[in-house]
Amino acid sequence: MAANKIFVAGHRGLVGSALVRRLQAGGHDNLITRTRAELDLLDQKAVHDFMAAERPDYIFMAAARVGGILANNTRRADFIYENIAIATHIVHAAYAAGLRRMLFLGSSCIYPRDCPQPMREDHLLTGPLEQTNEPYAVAKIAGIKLCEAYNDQHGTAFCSAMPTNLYGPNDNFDLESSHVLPALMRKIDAAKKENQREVVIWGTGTPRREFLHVDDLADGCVFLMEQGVEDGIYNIGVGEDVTIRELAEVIADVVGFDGEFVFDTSKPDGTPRKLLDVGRMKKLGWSAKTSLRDGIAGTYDWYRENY
Ligand code: GFB
Repeated sequence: MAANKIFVAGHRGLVGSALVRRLQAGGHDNLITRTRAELDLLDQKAVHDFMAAERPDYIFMAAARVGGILANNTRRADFIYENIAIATHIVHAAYAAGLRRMLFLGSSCIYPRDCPQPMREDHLLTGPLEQTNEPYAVAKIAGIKLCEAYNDQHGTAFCSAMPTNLYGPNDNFDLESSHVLPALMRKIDAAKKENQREVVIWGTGTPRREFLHVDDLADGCVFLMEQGVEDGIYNIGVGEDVTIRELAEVIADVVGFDGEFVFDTSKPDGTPRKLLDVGRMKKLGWSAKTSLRDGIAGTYDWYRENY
């Protein structure tokens, strides 16, 4: 189902920028975007005025305060406050302006820490969350529940996508606040250039994570829009995971680094394993296409051109 006017909230971020690329490639050229300076999503009135004036036919809710394990764990108030505020402002403003369709972007950290693997959509709220990102996860769960509640009470068609750990162009490569993949890419690249023999990896290297190229995520999200999906939660992942050590080895291979890894166990591991069950998207006819190695190679090219 085509939508005419599409608002991509958070279009400068990793996910939002991939959505813009994918939508434009697919012939959706009536996109609405706003920088933070133009529209502060923490300002409720500004969001309501914007929705009432622009009246988009479809909203991709990809705006969020995001970060890796350390940022999540240390800026806990920012992560819960900003993400709840942005979600409530956008969902309520969309409803109040009489808009019907939205895809809310969540995260695989909404599932319980000790969830059975792979994690299905119906595992939501079946156990305690991982402590390092509980504030972010609670905010994202609130977003999902907002969508469900507005659908139930007001007949909106707000659905939610739960991506696994993402990477790709426009990622954050700051060593303090980034996710593991860009952090290791930067550290390993620097070690190679400076002829260092060692790269420090946080934690034990044993946690397992699933990594999805952000272009695959964007493709899955646009697929959900075009299918006319109107409610529910959809896991979007690749269905395979690797240990953090294995991830570092793939990156080292792409970069051409043959030194050693040392593990800083004063840093947290986070959740032991986070692998999505992607059966629901598969049933609809969608699956991810990019292999981890190809995705990392492409992202490394982007990194070298931009840093
Ligand atoms: O990607 P990451 O920060 O987030 O870390 P999570 C994944 C794993 O990589 C953890 C290890 O076990 C880290 O200890 N790691 C090793 C590193 N070296 C590094 C490094 O240099 N930097 C980073 N950042 N990690 C986040 C959540 O969890 O994932 C968010 O906090 C969100 O809420 C996001 O869900 C997708 O996978 O642990």
